[in-house]
Amino acid sequence: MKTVYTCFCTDIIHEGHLNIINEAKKLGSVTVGCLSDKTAIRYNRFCTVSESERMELYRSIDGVDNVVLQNDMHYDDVIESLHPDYVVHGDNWVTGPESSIRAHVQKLVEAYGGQIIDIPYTVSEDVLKKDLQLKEKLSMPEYRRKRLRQLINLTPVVKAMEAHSGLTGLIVEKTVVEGENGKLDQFDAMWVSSLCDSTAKGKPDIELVDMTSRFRTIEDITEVTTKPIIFDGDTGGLAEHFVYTVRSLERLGVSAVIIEDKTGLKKNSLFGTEVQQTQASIEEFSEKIRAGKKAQLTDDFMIIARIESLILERGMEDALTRAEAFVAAGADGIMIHSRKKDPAEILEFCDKFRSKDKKTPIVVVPSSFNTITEAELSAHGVNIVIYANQLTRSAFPAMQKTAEDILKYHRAKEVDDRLMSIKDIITLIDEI
Ligand code: SPV
Ligand code: MG
Repeated sequence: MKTVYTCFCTDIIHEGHLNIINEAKKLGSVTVGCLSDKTAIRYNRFCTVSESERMELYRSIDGVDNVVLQNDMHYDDVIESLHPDYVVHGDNWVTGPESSIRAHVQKLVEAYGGQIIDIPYTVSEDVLKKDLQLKEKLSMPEYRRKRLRQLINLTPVVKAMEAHSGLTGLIVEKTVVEGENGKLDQFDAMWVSSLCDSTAKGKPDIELVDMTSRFRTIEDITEVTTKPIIFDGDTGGLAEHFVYTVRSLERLGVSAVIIEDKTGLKKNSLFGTEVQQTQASIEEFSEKIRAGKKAQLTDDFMIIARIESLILERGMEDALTRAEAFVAAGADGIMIHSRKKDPAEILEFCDKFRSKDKKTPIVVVPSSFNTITEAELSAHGVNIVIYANQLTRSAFPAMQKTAEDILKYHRAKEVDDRLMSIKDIITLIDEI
């Protein structure tokens, strides 16, 4: 009997999947691969039920003879062990980002005389509705909130990109690229930066934009995305106020707040010592962390302590002492910041911190030390890398240049070639 392989990456079975199984069983005995969590998150998918539950679900489908775990986006592991006569897939992988996977599988199966069978993708109301339900489920606070902790366990380094509006949220949500290895990649999370949120409102980054307005930004983002949110909580304000912020963020489905150990008028860290900034005492800041942890109602939410000792040139020892104290106070992670171009002091901190603490997640924001790669940071124990302001910094000069050129030429023709087409902008956002 011939053997047939198909891979599923879904929590819900709809008529499209059943159609694939029906077509597959006409060809031979059917093995379904369950794409592992680790692989699914790089593939623009995030499952809300466990691998074992998904495997159970696939096993229960009529016509499925065997279920295996697929760990490789490119199918190398399963093809090598199963050598199926046929690989069956919806024809949605013939074009678009998944076509590189199809091309790779084609090479693998051709090598031993196997064949790919593309099944016309089922487009029906039921399929569209189930796909939408799956997406909506991921956007719900209870799923979104816990996703950051899940990602820290699933991936060597969680990649977060700044978002300060529905539109930038959509860019972080939807941007998928094919890497050098032909594998797909995407951001894991969103950073709601105080700098970019304030800048978008034309305000300085001094905790002037109040929490109600910052929460409104979060809601604009959550309405159109599913990825987890790390919120820049600045100093966290008074401990008596911070406890309310924690509850509100949890309710909004935010996964983590990062608060920095500064007190008084906060200025952006990238000013360094050019402006007057006061670091909070270890006791005062630990008390704020303790108050926040006591107020939090879910196990999912994270309070991450950001240490400003290197920014304020207080030395490595001070940074490490603070890290240890803040973890003891209950911090779920440590963010260490630097405004040096050379990542040496960040790496020294990470190595020294990791020599004593193997577990507590480390977060870094490589805006100044931007030559270092995610993999290098991960090798030094970093868990979360935040690209804190690059979308804002790329949009502003482009908009400014367009405004200047229209003023200069007294018409818009000269700028048109570098703009998105009118058709693209009016169709960018889908209507329900
Ligand atoms: C932000 O993005 O607002 C930050 C990171 O706090 S930084 O601007 O580097 O201080
Ligand atoms: Mg900030």
